[in-house]
Amino acid sequence: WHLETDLRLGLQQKEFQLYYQPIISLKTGRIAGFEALVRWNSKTRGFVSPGAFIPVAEETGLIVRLGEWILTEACRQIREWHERFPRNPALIMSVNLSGRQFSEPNLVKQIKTILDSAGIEGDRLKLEITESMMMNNVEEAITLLNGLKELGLRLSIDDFGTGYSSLSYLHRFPVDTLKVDKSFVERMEDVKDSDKYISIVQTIISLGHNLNLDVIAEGIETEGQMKVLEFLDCEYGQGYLFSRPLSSENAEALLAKEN
Ligand code: G
Ligand code: G
Ligand code: NA
Ligand code: MN
Repeated sequence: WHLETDLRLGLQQKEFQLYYQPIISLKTGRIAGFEALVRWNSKTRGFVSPGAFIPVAEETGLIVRLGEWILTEACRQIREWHERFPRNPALIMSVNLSGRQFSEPNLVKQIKTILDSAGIEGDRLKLEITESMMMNNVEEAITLLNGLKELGLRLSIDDFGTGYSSLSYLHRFPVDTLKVDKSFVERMEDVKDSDKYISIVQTIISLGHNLNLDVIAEGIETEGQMKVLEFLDCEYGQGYLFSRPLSSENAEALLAKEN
C-alpha cells in the first residue's frame, strides 16, 4: 500500500483541500448551501481523485483523522462565510460521512467538539449518509442519528434509491433530506426509458414530501432535467448545470455576486 504511506504523509503535510459545490434552491435560484468535497493534490502523485483514495483511507482507518480534518475545515469555512455574507443567513454546509466514521463510537462527541471550536450552531452543518451505512445495524444507527439530531445537525440520505435499504425503516430515520441519486437524474433523458426514470424520480420526490423531507436532486447537467425537476416540485438542485465543485476562493466570488 504505497498509497497509504502517501495518504499519511499528505495528512501531515496538509495536501488536502476542500472544494464546495453549490446547492441551489430551484424555487428562488439562490444558493442554499454547499456540499464539501475533498481534493488531494499529492506532492508525489499529483491530483488523486477521492474515488481512488477514500476507499483506501477507509480500509486503513486513516479516514477517521482525514474525516475529522474535513469536518473541522468545513465548519470553519461556513462560519467565515456567515460572517462575510450576512445576507445569506440560511447557508448550510453539507459534509459526506464515510461508513467507518459512522461506526466510530465517539462521533457525536467529536462533532460537538468541532462545532464548539468553530463557534457555530449545529444547524449550520448537514451530514450526508447513505442507506447502506444505516442498514448494518438499524437500531444502533437510529440511536446514533438521534444523538446527532440532539446536536442540532441536519441529516441527508445521500444517493437515495441506490443502496440497500428498506422502506419500512425510512420513516424511523430522523433525517431531514433525501438526495435523489444522480444516476436517476441522468437517465431522465435516456432515449428509451426517460418516462420510466421520470416516474422513479417523481416517486422519490413524493415519498420525501409525504415524509416531510426536503428533496435535493443531484447531478443536474441540463436545462431539460432542471425543468422536469421544477415541474415535479423538487425544491433543491445540484450539478454541473449550476456549478462544478469550486475552490473556496471561487465559491466566495459566487457568494459575493449574490450578496
Ligand atoms: O468529488 P467527487 O465526485 O470526485 O467524489 C467522488 C466520491 O468521493 C463521491 O462518492 C463522494 O461522495 C466521495 N467524497 C468526496 N468528498 C468526500 C469527503 O469529504 N468524505 C467522504 N467520506 N467522501 C467524499
Ligand atoms: O457520492 P456523492 O453523491 O457524494 O458524490 C457526489 C459527486 O458527484 C461529487 O464527486 C461531484 O463531483 C459529482 N457531481 C456533482 N455534480 C455532478 C454532475 O452534474 N454530474 C456528474 N456526473 N457528477 C457530478
Ligand atoms: Na454526497
Ligand atoms: Mn450523492
